[in-house]
Amino acid sequence: MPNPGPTWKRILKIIEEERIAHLTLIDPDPIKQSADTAGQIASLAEKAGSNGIMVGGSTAFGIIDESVQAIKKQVDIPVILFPGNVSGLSRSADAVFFMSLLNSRKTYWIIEAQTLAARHIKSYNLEPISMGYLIVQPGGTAGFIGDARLLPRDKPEITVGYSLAAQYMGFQFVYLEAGSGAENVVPIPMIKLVSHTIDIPLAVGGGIYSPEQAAATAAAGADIIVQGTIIERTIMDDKGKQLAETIKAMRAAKKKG
Ligand code: 1GP
Repeated sequence: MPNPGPTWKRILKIIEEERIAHLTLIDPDPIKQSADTAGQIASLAEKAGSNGIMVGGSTAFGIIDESVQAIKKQVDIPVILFPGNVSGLSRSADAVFFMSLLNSRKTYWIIEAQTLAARHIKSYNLEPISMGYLIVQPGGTAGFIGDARLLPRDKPEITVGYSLAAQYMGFQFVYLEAGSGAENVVPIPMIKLVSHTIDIPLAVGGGIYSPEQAAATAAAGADIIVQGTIIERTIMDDKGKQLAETIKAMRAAKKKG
């Protein structure tokens, strides 16, 4: 197994030292914001204490490269692609989450998109960070586009099985996703059971808006918390105040646990 690259090492170090990392997801969609605004959001997120910027989305197209370049100009934290498809790559990023949607019905989202992307990733010299991607009910756009057999919220043992399989297959981490803007976050008992079972880092995202939700997710065992929607909605107005509070709450919950 190859050693982790510099970006993943940096994230692992944060998890080791601070017990949890925070990633900010920016959707490089021109309907939502320009590349320049993406850069400003990233800069405010870094100042609020976020540890990395993820760039991508299920339906993103068009201004990915411009957004990554604008973000790179503004921040020192790593910029990691979160591609919704092969078209979600940019040679300007530091790394790419090389994700396999393990609970998809379609082999395209499990291995074929990855096969088409792999040689681009190598030629762009992007650091691949392999992710076992698992979509939990309600699943949102990612669940719909990825044709996921959504993991049932009240059957955490199924998600535990998938997560452990991801570890045994050699993925560097597992990401439990409820879907961007989800009304229901990943259930706490599910996070607890998965985090107690697997030895690789566990990321959780989708619908985490309040500091209380972030704290509960952290206390349940998440090693990485991903937030997108709430940051895009609030950060330009409050200059990162709510995000800083959320990150503080998330870290405090870990220290208590
Ligand atoms: C990305 O689902 C997360 O995978 C982000 O979710 O936009 O709801 O924070 P939010």
